[in-house]
Amino acid sequence: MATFDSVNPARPSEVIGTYPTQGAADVDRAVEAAAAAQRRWARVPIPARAGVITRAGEILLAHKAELAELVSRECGKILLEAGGDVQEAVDMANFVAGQGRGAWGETVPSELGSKLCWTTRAPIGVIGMITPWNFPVAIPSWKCFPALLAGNGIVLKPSEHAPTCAAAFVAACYEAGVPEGLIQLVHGYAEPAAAIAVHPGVGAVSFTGSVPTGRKVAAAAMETGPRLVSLELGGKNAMVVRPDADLDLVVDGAIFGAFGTSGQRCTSTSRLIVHPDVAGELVERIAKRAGELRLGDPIDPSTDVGPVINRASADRIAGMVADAIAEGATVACGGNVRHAVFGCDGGSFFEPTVLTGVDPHHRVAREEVFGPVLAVMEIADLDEALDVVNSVEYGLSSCIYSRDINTALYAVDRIDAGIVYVNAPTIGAEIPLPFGGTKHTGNGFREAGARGIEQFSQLKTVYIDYSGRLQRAQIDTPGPGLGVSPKGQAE
Ligand code: UN1
Repeated sequence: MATFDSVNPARPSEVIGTYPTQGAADVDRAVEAAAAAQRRWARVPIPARAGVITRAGEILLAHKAELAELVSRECGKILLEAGGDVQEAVDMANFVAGQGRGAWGETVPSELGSKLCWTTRAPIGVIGMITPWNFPVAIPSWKCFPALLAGNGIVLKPSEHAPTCAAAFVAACYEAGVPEGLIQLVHGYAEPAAAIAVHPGVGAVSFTGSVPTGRKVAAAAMETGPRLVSLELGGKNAMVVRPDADLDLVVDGAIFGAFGTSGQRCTSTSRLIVHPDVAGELVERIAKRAGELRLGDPIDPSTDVGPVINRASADRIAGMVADAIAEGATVACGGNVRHAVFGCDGGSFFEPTVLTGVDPHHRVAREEVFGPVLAVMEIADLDEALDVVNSVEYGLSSCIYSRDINTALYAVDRIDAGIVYVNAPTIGAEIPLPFGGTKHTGNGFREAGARGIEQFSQLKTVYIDYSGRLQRAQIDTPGPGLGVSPKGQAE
């Protein structure tokens, strides 16, 4: 059987795990097994399903340190952020489990007497999930926990860069009491993902990744019948800085937002739209701090910035920086790939990079970089700055720094994005709130939050007539004396 290796991005000769390169036939078997287990799981009371999810959260928390190390070794995240990745899954377990004891629908008064109307949520069946490597525990948890609570089976195809993290997450779910077979892992590249998208036994597909792949998945999923497809795609997240902003706060926020996770979050801050009065000082301070960040082995606690995921990614980022320079931008700091970082043979590290003199039409101002590159644009007028924020095809996360409440709330109102921050960077979304974006960032769904369950369940509307006679909606209506007569006619 063909296999592939998952390697440590800091040191690609270190193999983290070897996995089978699976294809359509493996997806067939996985869907069948998940469907068989799902039929039994759907009969388990929802609070009992929630109990299993609570336990999964406890297990993840108990193993947080070793899981964080695995995330760091397999995906190159610095240890602190790797711990955050695992914690996000723990938070998700707690939040979703709580929903198992909350309201599950709505009750609505009937227009007729002696009749009950309510909504509930039914399982979809088997959900196909295609997940990225950059939140290798958190993102599978965002999808799996609500899907499990809603009574579904799962076929999960994690990124080929994060199979061991996904396997560890799934193992925690089974240890917590998920019935055998309910979560199926399939490994490999595009082939199993494509097979999941078109499989008639898969009732819904949930995808997080790039815009081009997301479009392909959605189009393929529609080929074999209408299907619920939720997409969580890219971002081109902006930080707007007004002249009255607290610049110390802006510097901290920009460093964390742009260079945290080596800029490889879909929420990473990639545009700094700053008022010219403070631009000079701000760029100087950010560039100085960025230059001091320590590139190194992500597992070493003194490292600030780990590698990017692989050489191809580093080359792509370098290409975008080169294009920016060709279009007229200036490198204020960084700009280079480094391969010879102490103790990390062969890893690709991209220096935290600040580009000034960027024009809103430049490629680096419009396309997702997915690397530690901050494009600075100087704009004085607030409306013009907000027009630039909104001028890209994405709408995931953006923020404004200002001490003036009116300015801040005006911006909150005008920014076209799924997530808006005031005086905080574009990363760091919390689990009990909806996560997702507008425009090409997604297709209207939100993950996490109270409505996160929506992509993994279907609404069922229930009417119960206990009058003992035929009552006709829109035709009969109880009159003042409560006798039933045709609508609009005197009793
Ligand atoms: C992602 O980059 O795909 O808000 C998810 C954040 C994290 C999630 C990011 N909680 O940055």
